[in-house]
Amino acid sequence: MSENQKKTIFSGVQPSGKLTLGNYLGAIRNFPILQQSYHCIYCVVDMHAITVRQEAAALRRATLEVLAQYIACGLDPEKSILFIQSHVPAHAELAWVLNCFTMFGEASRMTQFKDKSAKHADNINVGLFTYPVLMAADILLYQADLVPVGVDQSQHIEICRDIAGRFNGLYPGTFVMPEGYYPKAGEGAKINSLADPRMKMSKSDPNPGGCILLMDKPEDIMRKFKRAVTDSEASIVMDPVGKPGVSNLIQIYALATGKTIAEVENEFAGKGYGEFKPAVGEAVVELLRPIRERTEQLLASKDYLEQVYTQGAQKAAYLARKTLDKVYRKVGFVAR
Ligand code: AQP
Repeated sequence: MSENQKKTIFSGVQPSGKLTLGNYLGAIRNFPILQQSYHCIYCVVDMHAITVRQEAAALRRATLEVLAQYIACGLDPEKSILFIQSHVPAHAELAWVLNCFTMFGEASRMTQFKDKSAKHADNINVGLFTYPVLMAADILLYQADLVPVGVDQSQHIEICRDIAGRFNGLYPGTFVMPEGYYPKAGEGAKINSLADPRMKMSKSDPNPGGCILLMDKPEDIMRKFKRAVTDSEASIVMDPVGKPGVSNLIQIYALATGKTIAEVENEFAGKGYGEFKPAVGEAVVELLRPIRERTEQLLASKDYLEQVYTQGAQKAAYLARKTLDKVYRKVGFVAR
């Protein structure tokens, strides 16, 4: 495929804490695969992260850690644009314009806003409310065709498409209409908490036992899997409604080993949870070991990371400016 036939991919991850196995299996794992056949732009979305209160030094550390983890998971800064959202002011600038094309009612319907407002009742800020508008700006600035995300983000992709459609209706040909690019069910679309398997595994989960972090030590991973909530039946079969805990573990094991769900069920037919849970733990330890070791090396090379995010921001800013200039012209702003 020639360079200009390639479609564009955009995605981002919030440095709102330590990345989880859910972030990896649901999204980041797919990023390097896509960089072969698409123009890929991957961002560390620090501006999104401050919709929930962050400690400044921790946010700075987490931002560099996510960047290092992108590279450790296989992203190549020579092939993909890797940058930090706050380094490209066009994100905030386009978000303002798009705020004026987003209806209060549609933003009010976002389940993430409702969930996060319930979790952070002392800080229901306007940024939390307009989070999907900033996300729409992130995507539309780069005229992205595809957005690889976990299914928890599907509602935000839909509102982005609604905003783009409304804007294009008034000013034809402004934005490429993006589509979500989701893992299939059972292939990482949604990884659940080990402590409460009906809930999504989230990096801001206050219960550390529910979450496997990419930087967890092997002994912590093993302990968390051994304590994972299952059921009293002791049968290792996929049944997401009746057996959410076991089904979550089957999915994780299948993804970590490259086996199908049926192969996993066969492998553990007649065996108990006492054998299954440590096997899942060991598979995840081996999956994450190279990522953790490479991340640690990269975090020790601050100059290299700085070079990656500086060059990434230059390339991203060039592309973003082209779209922003077009939008400013269309809405009637006088050119600078
Ligand atoms: N449990 C999950 N299963 C599958 N995919 C997931 N993602 C997150 N959790 C899971 C996907 O990871 C990408 C990055 O997510 P994000 O950091 O932008 O925001 P998020 O979805 O809000 O992730 P968290 O971990 O739940 O963060 P907090 O706790 O800060 O809200 C996205 O593509 C997401 O779909």
